[in-house]
Amino acid sequence: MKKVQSTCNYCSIDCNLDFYVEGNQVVKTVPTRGYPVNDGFCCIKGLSLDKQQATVKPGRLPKIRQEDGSYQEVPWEEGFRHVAGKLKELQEKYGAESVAGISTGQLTLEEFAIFGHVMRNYLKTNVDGNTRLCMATAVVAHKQSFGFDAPGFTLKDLELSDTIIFIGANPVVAHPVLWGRVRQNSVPGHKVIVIDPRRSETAMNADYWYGLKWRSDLLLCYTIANQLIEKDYLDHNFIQGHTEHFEEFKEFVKGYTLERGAEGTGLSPGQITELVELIHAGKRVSFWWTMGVNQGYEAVRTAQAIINLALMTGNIGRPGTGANSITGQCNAMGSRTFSNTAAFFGGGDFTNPARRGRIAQVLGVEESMLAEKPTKTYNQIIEGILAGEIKGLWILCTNPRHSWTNNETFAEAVKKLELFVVQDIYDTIESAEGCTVFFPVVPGIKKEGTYINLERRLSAMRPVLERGENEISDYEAILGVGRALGMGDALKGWETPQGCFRLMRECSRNMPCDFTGVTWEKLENSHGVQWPYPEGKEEENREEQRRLYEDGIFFTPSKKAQFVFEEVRENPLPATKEFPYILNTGRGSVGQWHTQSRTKEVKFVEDVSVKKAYLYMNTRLAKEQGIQEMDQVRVVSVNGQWADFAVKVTENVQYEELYAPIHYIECNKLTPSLYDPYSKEPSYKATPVRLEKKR
Ligand SMILES: Nc1nc2c(c(=O)[nH]1)N[C@H]1C(S)=C(S)[C@@H](COP(=O)(O)OP(=O)(O)OC[C@H]3O[C@@H](n4cnc5c(=O)[nH]c(N)nc54)[C@H](O)[C@@H]3O)O[C@H]1N2
Ligand SMILES: Nc1nc2c(c(=O)[nH]1)N[C@H]1C(S)=C(S)[C@@H](COP(=O)(O)OP(=O)(O)OC[C@H]3O[C@@H](n4cnc5c(=O)[nH]c(N)nc54)[C@H](O)[C@@H]3O)O[C@H]1N2
Ligand code: SF4
Ligand SMILES: [Mo]
Repeated sequence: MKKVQSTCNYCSIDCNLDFYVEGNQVVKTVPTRGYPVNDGFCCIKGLSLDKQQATVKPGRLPKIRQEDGSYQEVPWEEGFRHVAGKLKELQEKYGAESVAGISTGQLTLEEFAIFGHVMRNYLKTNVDGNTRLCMATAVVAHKQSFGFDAPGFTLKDLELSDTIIFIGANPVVAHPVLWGRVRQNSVPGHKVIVIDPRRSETAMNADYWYGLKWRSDLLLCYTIANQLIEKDYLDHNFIQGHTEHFEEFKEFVKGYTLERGAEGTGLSPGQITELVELIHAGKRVSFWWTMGVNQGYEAVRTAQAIINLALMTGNIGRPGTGANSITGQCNAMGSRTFSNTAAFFGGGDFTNPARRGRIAQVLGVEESMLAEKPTKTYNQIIEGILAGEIKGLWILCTNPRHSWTNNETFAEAVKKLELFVVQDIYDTIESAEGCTVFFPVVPGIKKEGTYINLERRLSAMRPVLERGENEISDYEAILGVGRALGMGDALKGWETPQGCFRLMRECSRNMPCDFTGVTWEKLENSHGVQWPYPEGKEEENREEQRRLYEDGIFFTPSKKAQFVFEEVRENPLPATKEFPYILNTGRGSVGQWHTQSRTKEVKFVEDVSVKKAYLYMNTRLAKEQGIQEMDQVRVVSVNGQWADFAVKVTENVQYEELYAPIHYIECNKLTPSLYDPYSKEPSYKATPVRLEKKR
């Protein structure tokens, strides 16, 4: 029996697992002991990886849609030629930017890197990722406040913190292993605090729950900041030595009085004061935020308002502290820095001459081949298709027909495409409907590559099972199209994932994410390595759980962190008489993953999952509406669409609030086309709706 250590490719924790293999079948899966992230633990999704991936049919060939709508299988080489030919044809006919890609945070670093090279450099076009739906807000917030997209924490901080504050994060469901780390916290008297309009599973397990009004976090943070200043609960040395613009911030928050904060958040003045005192009493306060913050119309400023609280109280860079953004997908951190979409490989602006020169040198191409500007954003790509400007789309490892906000717009858009390539492990996903080409690729269990987790840790994915005839990986599919495009020498060094890893490592040199001290071989069967890990400084970075900013030095030109702030905006989509309720959305259960293409394949997850779309409704509202448990209601959204849901009656949502898990396509039928102005991340979590009972 052979043992292969590899990485779970669901969530951003990147648990490592030992797969025991006999006769090319997994006979046992055990969470890797001693791995610093999950040390012998994992969740049901990781444990059932082999079962899910066993449902991916082996040995399939690409399919091309024929004039009569039927699909014909073709050999891989022909598939590559077809896609390459079409991409070129469209570009010649309609211009370079008439084709686009939608990438992902769930592939290996090498896979989205080569996609970024082919599409963004060689074809000079746009590729955005599903990370736009998820982490774009944190990226912008980090860049502006810290100077680089560099979350500073290590998971160990959860065990060392005496005051753990979750804002718009539900780790009990979404990051169970992270929640496990909270439970391992043995600091006497430590407190867990949850800020969430909903009494989430995490709120139920916390010491304090602040059930504020949806979308009022920014107001709450400014009110808290003002209180901290008024009471002089500040770390003056830290502010003075390591930050900029505090004086302006201090003036700015004066308008955020306790009364105003209480009125807008729906919390009582006493609750806000209690929170202020809790922050002040903590010696090691850590703030953790996820999608309840990132997915809003003033999300970037909200994330930065959380960062401001950490900065002004000196809760950053020390054990158990930080303003910490929790990442979602297994390799979202990798895609943020190595997908060549919003910034160069390894970071840096596309217009920075020094960076251009360096990247061109590493990749061995002319500078003129490199992408010249950040990509069009996801919403601009969809709008471009709808406007008839984009005629070709290649999506991989994401299911936007289901997950995109206001998802009927995606269905509408793809009807206009002349080329629509879908690359996935399942051809049954909603997004594959109507594609002109389907590329069936092997699942993670048959691939190799690198992942970066939420605390910047690189880990190795290594093939657990051998591949059979015609089975190719995402990497090879993209490389195949690149070759068919005639990229020639521009693909030198890119022949294998390992080669790509070396190129990316070199691109990271002297950047904040420098991992030049990591080798492909050393990563295998390892404990993973957090960046930064520069060559020549391995000894200095020997610790397995490292945090950034311990020296109080940030990545901005002045080396100081920035207080960034802006007045609270009026909600562009408030509840109205016509749409009096607010649809909140998010994860439903530990076993279900996003659009469920994968987890519905696992019998023991499927057996306990609700089969049809449902939502949670407050007991009082249900009573008023004459609605009983599991009755069907029709929900009509401000976006003009409606959908039917079964009702689960609960005390855990507010009276005006409905909560729908995202694992059903109905959910995003109702969400609006509304984005944060800076990150362009969709505002998924607060849609005005009305109810109609179905008879
Ligand atoms: N089982 C499972 N785990 C997952 C995933 C999955 O699909 N299934 N997906 C992974 C991914 S990609 C991601 S990004 C993460 C997401 O992880 P989380 O962000 O933790 O999960 P969500 O359920 O999207 O949202 C978290 C909370 O935000 C709250 N919220 C909504 N509006 C507001 C608001 O205005 N203010 C505040 N403070 N809170 C609000 C919601 O009520 C919800 O409880 O989970 C990852 N883990
Ligand atoms: N209303 C609402 N909507 C949301 C959210 C929300 O909180 N509320 N959250 C948003 C967030 S945070 C996220 S991250 C997105 C997620 O949205 P998606 O990325 O669309 O969701 P997934 O179901 O993870 O899609 C991954 C796809 O990749 C396929 N796949 C798996 N492994 C491989 C592989 O190795 N290769 C290839 N090529 N394909 C593979 C799967 O079959 C699946 O079709 O949803 C967003 N949508
Ligand atoms: S916690 Fe995340 S990485 Fe760990 S097994 Fe579960 S889904 Fe996989
Ligand atoms: Mo996500």
